[in-house]
Amino acid sequence: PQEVFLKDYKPTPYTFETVYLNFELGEEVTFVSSRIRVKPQCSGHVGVELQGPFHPSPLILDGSDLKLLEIKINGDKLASEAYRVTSKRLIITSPPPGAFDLEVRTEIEPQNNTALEGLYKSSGNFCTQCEAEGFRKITYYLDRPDVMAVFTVHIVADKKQYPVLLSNGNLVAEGDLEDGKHFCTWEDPFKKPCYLFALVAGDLACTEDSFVTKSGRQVTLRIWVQEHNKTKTGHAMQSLKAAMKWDEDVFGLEYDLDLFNIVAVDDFNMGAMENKSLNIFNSRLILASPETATDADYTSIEGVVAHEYFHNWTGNRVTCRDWFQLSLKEGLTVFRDQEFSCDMNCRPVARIGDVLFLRMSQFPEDASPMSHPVRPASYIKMDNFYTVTVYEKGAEVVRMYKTLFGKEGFRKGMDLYFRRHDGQAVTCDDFLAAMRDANDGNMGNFARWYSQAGTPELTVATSYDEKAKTLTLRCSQHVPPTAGQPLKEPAFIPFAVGLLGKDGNDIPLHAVYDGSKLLDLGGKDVFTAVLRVEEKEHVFTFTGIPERPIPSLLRDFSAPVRLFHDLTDEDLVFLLAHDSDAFNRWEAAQTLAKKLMLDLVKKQQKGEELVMHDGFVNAIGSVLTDKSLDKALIARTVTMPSQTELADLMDVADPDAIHFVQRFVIRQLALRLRAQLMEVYVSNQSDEPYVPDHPSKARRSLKNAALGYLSYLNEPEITAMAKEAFGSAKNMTDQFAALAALARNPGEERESALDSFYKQWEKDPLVVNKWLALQAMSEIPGNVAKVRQLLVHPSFDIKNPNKVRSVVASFMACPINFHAADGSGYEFAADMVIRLDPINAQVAARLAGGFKRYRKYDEKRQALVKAQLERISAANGLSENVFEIVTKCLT
Ligand code: DPP
Ligand code: ZN
Repeated sequence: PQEVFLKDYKPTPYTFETVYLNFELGEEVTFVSSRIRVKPQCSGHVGVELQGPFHPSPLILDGSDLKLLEIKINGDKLASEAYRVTSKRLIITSPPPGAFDLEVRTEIEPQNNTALEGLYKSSGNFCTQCEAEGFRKITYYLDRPDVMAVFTVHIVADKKQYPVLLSNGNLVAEGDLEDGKHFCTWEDPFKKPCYLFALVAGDLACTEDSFVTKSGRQVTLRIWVQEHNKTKTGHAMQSLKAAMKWDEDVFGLEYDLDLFNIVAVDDFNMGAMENKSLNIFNSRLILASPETATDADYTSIEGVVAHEYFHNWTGNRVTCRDWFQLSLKEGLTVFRDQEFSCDMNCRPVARIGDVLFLRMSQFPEDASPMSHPVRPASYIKMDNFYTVTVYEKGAEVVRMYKTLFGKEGFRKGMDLYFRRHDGQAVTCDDFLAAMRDANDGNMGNFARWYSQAGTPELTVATSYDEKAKTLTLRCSQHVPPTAGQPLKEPAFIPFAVGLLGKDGNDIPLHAVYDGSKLLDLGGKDVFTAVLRVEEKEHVFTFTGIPERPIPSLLRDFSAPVRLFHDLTDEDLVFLLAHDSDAFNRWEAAQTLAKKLMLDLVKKQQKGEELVMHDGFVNAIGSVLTDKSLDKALIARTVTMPSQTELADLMDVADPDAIHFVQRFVIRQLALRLRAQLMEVYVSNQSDEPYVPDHPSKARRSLKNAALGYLSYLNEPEITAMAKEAFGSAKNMTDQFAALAALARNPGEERESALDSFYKQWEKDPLVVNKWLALQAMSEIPGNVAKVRQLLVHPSFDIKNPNKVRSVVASFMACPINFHAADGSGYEFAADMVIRLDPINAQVAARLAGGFKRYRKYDEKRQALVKAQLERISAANGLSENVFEIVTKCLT
């Protein structure tokens, strides 16, 4: 396999101006004919001098799994000695000088495409997925994002079987043909890279709605699904309209065509895809009804529908120069969808969810052999770099511009970015430059966030000078070495700080000395200062602080760093009760819980008796019953840190001790707060019809968090309560929470609840996925045997990525069973990687990525994982995707 490097980037010697594609869709074989207007590019004329002025560069097209039928240049068939075909390329050795028309006819078999990239079939319908490099499986092309062309697409198919034929842009012609066939012609006026091409052909039904943009454009909105799912598109449609409105209000960005289509398919490698005006979605991110989708599903649908829509500007109108710049569009678009979700729901609760996800997935990735910068420097398979680092850390990087420049400054930067780059394929540096120039900003070493991997560690020592009335923060930072980057430079950390007085109120911030100058902070209404920590050691002194304050550090998680500080437990309890920054109230509780649990883990490892901390129980108890707090915030605050996060904080992770301690703490809280939990559970019941708005979701989340706690007690009274909830639930949120409570403890109740749930929902694949996932991630010891049985359950299908994720990825997300000391979890995961790889290498590589943190564990476990990685690596015909992951993990 060949590694591609950012430093080797060169523009292509040719550009494509217009592309005409003709698809003849068939059951045995599909014909694809292309006619491309090719133009030489001056800047890229590499080799011209060497070969003489009349010998332009060869035209090297990407293509794989294609059967080449014919090539023509300017209408003439190309002789076989004028080109070469390899397994990955078509090389036209000496194209004519100047512009020319290239015609290529190929044959493909979408019905046999289990990799689900390129053109493939799902539930009998044709669909495409081209990002990152799937278009080369459709036809020979310059398959890279900096080649942008105007596309016309002509589709011919059997009319009865495929009544709906869709592609990007506007429908310009349609009609019937002989033999029961029909055609549609689509034209997309915007030039685009081929990764944004899409085609759908099938028997689909649509719901239609419309949106009028702020300048009066009437846009038709259609969501296409299988007929029986038509009733489940309402929430996605509402989310789309809300997203369109929000992007106009917040960024002034309007939709630019008269039609916007979304298609939902069951077999999809990712969540969704932003193809120009024809988004294709994994059906789990479109279909929802109160009975079949949970609150969490409703929230993700809202976020992802918005995400893909937002790509129309951040990704499509302005795209990436090369795939190393992926975060240019993904980090920015994730940031945009996060902000949208904050505005649609409850900001601190949404922010907490995003930070938790970052810490549970990206921090571990950053500390693993798979660590890479937000802008990676090399890859073998680009598909492996659709990572939490590129997406979620990338979004944090974008958020830091906003933290530094404020809301207006950020908007100015965005405006300039679009003014400069609309219609172009650009880089992360271009984005930084736009933000900097629009704000006359000094970006210091901010660009390092793009090139340097690893999570910076920020340590803060606080001291108050009674006489001088100053509060000093001594910040020191360390960026740990990561794979291929042994030496690091200091990061530029926007560090948001507030100071609380004894009364719990914020102290006004007048000025701070940053080591070289005194900065005016503004005074009486300023309660949060954003310090620029740019040096390895950086000292800040706030002046005019009348009393010893309690510092509220890294407010709203202003930078993606690990924070260490010297605040006492009393300080944290105080912050939990008073901080005006809601995020930091939650964070105070988390910090306390982590401290307490990691102490208990040490005791457990030494075989000492575990004793629960009274003060902590009381603090959690008072949050639980605090009527002034948002209910979702309460639910978040009383939820203990995950085993994954605790493992990440240990030098050598001990999954058994962590699991034991987490259970102990949750059970202790449940025992001692039993009455309060019961009261919360009962008082948050409601007979109102299901509404997915924030207050209702918040209420359900608190009620179900209480039920979750109580289920750890495994008492008949609680089981009866859960059973009653399960039987009477009117929506999936409540039904599934009750099922999870019943399934917590082994026994008859668990089995009968699981059975009846399956019987009720066996015809609904998305609900069955939940049922599979719940069983696969069970913490019941020895669950691997049960999970192996799920593989032969009639509902399982290894060709469907959602099913694979439900069973295998969910299993791997349960530390106690995945890391079982006998290696049975590792063996199962490796078996699945090997089985899946020849079917769907992209998804197999994702699963293999689940091993990446193995060096965190003890030597015995490391050896067990290594043996499995070596077994995978020795498998016949290993894909480049899995090869890349396994090789990185082993070195
Ligand atoms: N479809 C993926 C996303 O939207 C890749 N672009 O993030
Ligand atoms: Zn995206």
